Amino acid sequence: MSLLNRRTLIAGAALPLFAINTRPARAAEFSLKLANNSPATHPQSIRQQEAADRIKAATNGAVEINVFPNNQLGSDTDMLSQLRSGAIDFFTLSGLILSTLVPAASINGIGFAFKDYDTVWKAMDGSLGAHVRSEVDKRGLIAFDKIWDNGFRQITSSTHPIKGPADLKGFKIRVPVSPLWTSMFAALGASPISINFAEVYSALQTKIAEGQENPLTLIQIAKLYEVQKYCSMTSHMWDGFWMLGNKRGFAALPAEAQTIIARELNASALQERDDIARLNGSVADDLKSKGLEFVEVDKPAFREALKAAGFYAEWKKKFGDEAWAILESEVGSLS
Ligand code: X2X
Repeated sequence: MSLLNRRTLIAGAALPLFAINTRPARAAEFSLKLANNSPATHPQSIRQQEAADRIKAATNGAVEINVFPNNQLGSDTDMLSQLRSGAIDFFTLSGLILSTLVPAASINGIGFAFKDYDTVWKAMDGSLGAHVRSEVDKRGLIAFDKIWDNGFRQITSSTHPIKGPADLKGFKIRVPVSPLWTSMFAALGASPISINFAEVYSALQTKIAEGQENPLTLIQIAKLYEVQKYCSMTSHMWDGFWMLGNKRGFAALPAEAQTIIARELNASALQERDDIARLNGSVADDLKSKGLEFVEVDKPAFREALKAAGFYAEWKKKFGDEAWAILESEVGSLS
């Protein structure tokens, strides 16, 4: 049952949720849904299940969160609608895709903004993340404090190696559904096609798209190496998943349950960041052993091409001077 349905049953009631620690666990008072787009074996899914287990234990069984990984409840676009309507209670989504509802949320995806993970976490746990979360709040959703890592994105191809921007000319590259992604790859001369992650493997297999871009961990866990030949380490953007909640539904939970849920989801996010950092150490070798060919890239050339195409100027205008100043205060000058 969704939070919103539940709410009608408990409106105004101050439930003695946790006054029951000495009694046996009972059936859940609140049965909630958490969904994502990543395979069940991705650290994101594993750490979300662990958070759900801890939340259940800490509420003595009163709050049960059922985790639905791997697009089981639909594509990202579908799940975002379900979150808004209250059919899903929690959902992790890339800020860039979230920008279809909250335009400010794609700001961390600006090409080559982050030089390393230290800069990412300082910004996303600091002023840049706070800016995005306050914009999310205006749209009937909440974003929990700690964003989950997706990673620095790398380009893969089944047709030819991508070494510099010239190799992207007319390249049919799948990008997630987000204006920033389309704009960036169009600025680099490619032919971007917006496709939800749920359909990426088959789009690559059937050659609807020649290539795609994703962090190495996801390329490995979603087995995209089976349908791609080359990998170019462009690290052209950093992408993370905001843990989103339906605001009305969350507010209808007892305050103590809210505190426990937020605490455990944030704790799992930090553990997931560590998992990805650990995997980053070994995943390239694993992908090589599976036949993916790594390609040397001229990274500065991509950034220069974006600059020359007016990409930074265009997005500075779209985000506005104030947001752009926050971004640059975290990552340094971009123009
Ligand atoms: O759709 C993708 O490529 C993915 C899985 O990286 C995101 O969620 C943005």
